[in-house]
Amino acid sequence: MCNEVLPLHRPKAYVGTTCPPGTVLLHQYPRGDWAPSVSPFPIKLETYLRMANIPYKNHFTVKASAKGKCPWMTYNGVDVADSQFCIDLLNKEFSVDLNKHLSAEERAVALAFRKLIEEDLYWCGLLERWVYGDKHYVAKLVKLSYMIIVYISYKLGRNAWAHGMGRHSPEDVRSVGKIDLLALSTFLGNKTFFMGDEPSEIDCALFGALAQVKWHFAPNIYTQLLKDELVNLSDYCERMKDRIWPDWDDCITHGGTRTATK
Ligand SMILES: N[C@@H](CCC(=O)N[C@@H](CS)C(=O)NCC(=O)O)C(=O)O
Repeated sequence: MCNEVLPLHRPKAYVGTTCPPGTVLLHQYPRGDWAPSVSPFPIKLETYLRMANIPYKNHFTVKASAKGKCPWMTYNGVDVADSQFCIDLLNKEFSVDLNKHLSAEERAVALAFRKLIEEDLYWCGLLERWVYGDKHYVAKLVKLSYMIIVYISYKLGRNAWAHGMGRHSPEDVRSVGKIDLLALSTFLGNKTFFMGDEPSEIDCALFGALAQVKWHFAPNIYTQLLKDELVNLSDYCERMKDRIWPDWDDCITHGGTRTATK
């Protein structure tokens, strides 16, 4: 259900954060060092809000939604969890269709690629960052203590196991992730955006995922691929950044050296 109404969930930090009717209150983790979020889904949702020209206000918090995930939003007093459910609801509310220039077949292809990004590649990235990777690097990135990172790593490793990806060897997971990135790079080809000359909804999810690889991952097989072989994916990130995030520099902390002002 895309218009699911959750029991009102008011984390402490939320109290006092006001938002006029018709404006989205976007709850997401604090700004990242080199990209606006350390997570793919908040970048996806905020990119969508920008592309769709929907008024929004950020509320930076580590509190998760009632479903235990980030991001989530409050819209006209109703809390909505899950980036895609937020998008589907806002598409209806604001009569937005970022895919209006796509054929039915292209929409189907975009949906399939989004599932590849969010339901497959996401888990490869999660395992690389949180389970196989250097936990000191992650602690610095997300500004949490090493001991908390060890705990989160354990928890996310269990989630990956439940999903199934976490049951494979690191080599097999990396092979799956590489195949996913290769497919994304092949389909993007020389196009400006994923589905053509103009951005569409899939670009929100793709940019959110690739932004982590390009700007936030410790050097690993995926960062190497973007740098050396799948350069079109890296160039694509620059195009999305320039087009949708002209205020990028205000939305990042420059390695923790400044406070993001937006
Ligand atoms: N389907 C969700 C996925 C959100 C998601 O997985 N968020 C991650 C951060 S990128 C999270 O909250 N993880 C915490 C956890 O799994 O405990 C969406 O689209 O919003």
